[in-house]
Amino acid sequence: MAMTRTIIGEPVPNIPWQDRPAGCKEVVWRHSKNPIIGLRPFPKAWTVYNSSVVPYEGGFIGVFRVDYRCMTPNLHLGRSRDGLKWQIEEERIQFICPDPEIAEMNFAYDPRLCKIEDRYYVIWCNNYHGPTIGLAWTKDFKTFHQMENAFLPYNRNGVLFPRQIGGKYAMLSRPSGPGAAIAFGDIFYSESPDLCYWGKHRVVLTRGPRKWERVKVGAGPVPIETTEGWLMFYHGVADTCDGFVYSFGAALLDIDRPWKVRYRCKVPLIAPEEIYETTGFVGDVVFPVATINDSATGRIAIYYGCADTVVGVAYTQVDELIAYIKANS
Ligand code: BMA
Repeated sequence: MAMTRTIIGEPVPNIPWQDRPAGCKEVVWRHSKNPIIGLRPFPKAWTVYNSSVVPYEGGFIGVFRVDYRCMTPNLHLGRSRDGLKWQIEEERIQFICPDPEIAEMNFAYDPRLCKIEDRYYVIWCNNYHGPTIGLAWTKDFKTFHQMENAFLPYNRNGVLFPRQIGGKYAMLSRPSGPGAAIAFGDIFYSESPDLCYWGKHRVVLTRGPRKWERVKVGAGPVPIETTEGWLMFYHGVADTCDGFVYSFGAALLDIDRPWKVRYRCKVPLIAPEEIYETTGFVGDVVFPVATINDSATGRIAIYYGCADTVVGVAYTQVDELIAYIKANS
């Protein structure tokens, strides 16, 4: 009997993986040796978190958010054989950019990596008179071509879809305001014929109504194409007497019109609980930014930033997760 595959994509036989621990009832469970990247992994780096990885040449490659001791965030390349032990380059990625006005980069953070056909796109929070969505492509992770910023400031959490939808490139983003502690944010969908001009903006997912996602929501990893729709992990933010708490949840979006939410899980999949999630530079933050997906087994490895300080990994199985989202929608 032919096996039904829920994830539409390539198999990744060497996906990082641990089975659900005995006795664990959660649909998403943490890697037992988290964090996989700890504090100060090399001298220039103070913290490494909110980073993205993809399978590449039989191993894995990633773009990492590296905050220096002066607290400036930059993007660095990293390589790994197993997706868990990472060698991060000491120098930041240099982008080739034809327009000096766009090229000036005095901070860059929360990168996403997305493969579309034969190009890998880096999408990050860039600075152009405030935070906006920076975009670049590479084919070989040696030369990076910076493109126009996708949107006006203020915007964060730009996430490309891994293929065109209705003949257009598609991106999620979260328009917001100035300052570090913005107290609003919803997820929007935009499309483009050429990755330069963006329009047809549609709202996807708005804040709340539950407390864990009442203040803002933002897209996380590149959405995963499945037979049940686009699987989107996202972060939700609660306000408490002691500041914001970042958890993460998941939703299923319509495959042809991804601004239509088919199911939205009421409960967060991971909320800050472990010491490396509750304590750090900014405590009580789990921030998902990338996944590796194995279509053959339905295994998903989720990479998430912990407390704005370190990188963690969590695991789930796509069919179990989709059943859970539907049951808790
Ligand atoms: C957001 C971004 C993220 C960060 C989070 C929690 O606004 O800056 O990079 O992880 O806040 O501090």
